[in-house]
Amino acid sequence: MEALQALFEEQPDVDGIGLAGMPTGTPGMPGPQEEPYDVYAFSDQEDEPFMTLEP
Ligand SMILES: [Cu+2]
Repeated sequence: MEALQALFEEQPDVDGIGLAGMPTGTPGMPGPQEEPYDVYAFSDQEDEPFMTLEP
C-alpha cells in the first residue's frame, strides 16, 4: 500500500511498479516481512528502482 500511495501521489511517467519474487510478508505469502522489499518501476520493458520498503 505504501508503494501504491507513492505511485498515486508522485505520478511518475512509468507503466507500473512491481515487487519480484513473492517475498514473505507480501499479500498471499504468510509470515512477517523479514527483509527490505525493493520495488521496481517499469516502462518499455526496462526497469528502475522505485523505492525500498524497510521491515
Ligand atoms: Cu506467492
